[in-house]
Amino acid sequence: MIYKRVQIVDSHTGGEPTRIILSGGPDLGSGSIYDRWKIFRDRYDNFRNAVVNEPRGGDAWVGGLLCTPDDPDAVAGVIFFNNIGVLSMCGHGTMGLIETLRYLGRIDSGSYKIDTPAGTISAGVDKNGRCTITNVPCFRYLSDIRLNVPGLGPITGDVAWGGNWFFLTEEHRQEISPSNIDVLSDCAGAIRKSLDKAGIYGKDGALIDHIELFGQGDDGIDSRNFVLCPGGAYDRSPCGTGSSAKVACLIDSGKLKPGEVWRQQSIIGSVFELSGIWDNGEVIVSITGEAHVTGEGELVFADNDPFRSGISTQKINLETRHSTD
Ligand code: PYC
Repeated sequence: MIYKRVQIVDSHTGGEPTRIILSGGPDLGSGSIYDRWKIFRDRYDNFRNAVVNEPRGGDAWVGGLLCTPDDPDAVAGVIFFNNIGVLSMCGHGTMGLIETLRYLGRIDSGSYKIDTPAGTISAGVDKNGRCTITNVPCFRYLSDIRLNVPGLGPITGDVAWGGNWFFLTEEHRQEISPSNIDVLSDCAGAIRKSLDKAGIYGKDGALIDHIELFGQGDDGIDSRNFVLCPGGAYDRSPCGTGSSAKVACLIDSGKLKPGEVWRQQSIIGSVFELSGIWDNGEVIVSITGEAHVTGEGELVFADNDPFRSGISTQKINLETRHSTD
């Protein structure tokens, strides 16, 4: 029997899991992080599926492949992926990564550069797992988009970039509470389909693959959200890129002053604190949240395991070209 092994550290950020691949992943060559991201996306889908989906993970998991950075001053490069494909950036995942590096003794307190396919960000963590990241530049792309959503009726929302593309709306007439997650998932899924049908995209025709619904937060909190991720799972955290997109919209509409703190709560109650400042027509957003390591070890892939490349309940991938072997 041949066993392939992949070294990992698992964490969660505000309840949302991240699995960092330390070693044992595919060789993506020596191109830029963006080029390596494309190679990973196009040739190593089975590896992605095997690492984050069942039987080793599940729909909510985000993986992060630790890579050599482009920038020699950066502490790491990272390629994020989820249950159905690759992500440009991931806020909760970056917090998981920086806490993982601290846990492994590879960094101390302070601020570090990290290369992602969406751009270079900075991140730091204290000894209690409290992480602050400064995201890629964010912006509101379209405002007050009116959509007619089957089963929901007319809704209005914005399209914004926070490292991923989001449609953001407060006008959904649904209760944002954990007991309503199934209904919220259906509503957000219907909104995503309606955007596609109406031909509404992000910049350069990008697919708007994350949907963010807002409601009232607990006392002292500005808002609670529900974020539907591209593979149908909901974000347990307030979503770093989604909350950044929200702050960009708030600042652009004058509802939040530059530098003012916005407390964004997730559907399960975890909180990120954010603030943004203008820079060249875009908004630079800082996000603070808490990440904790939950596991460390090796994933094992036996060559006689019929499910060694994982089970995807969202996308049945019959392609055998890119195996994990
Ligand atoms: O925190 O940016 C985020 C994120 C994206 C998808 C899941 N979490």
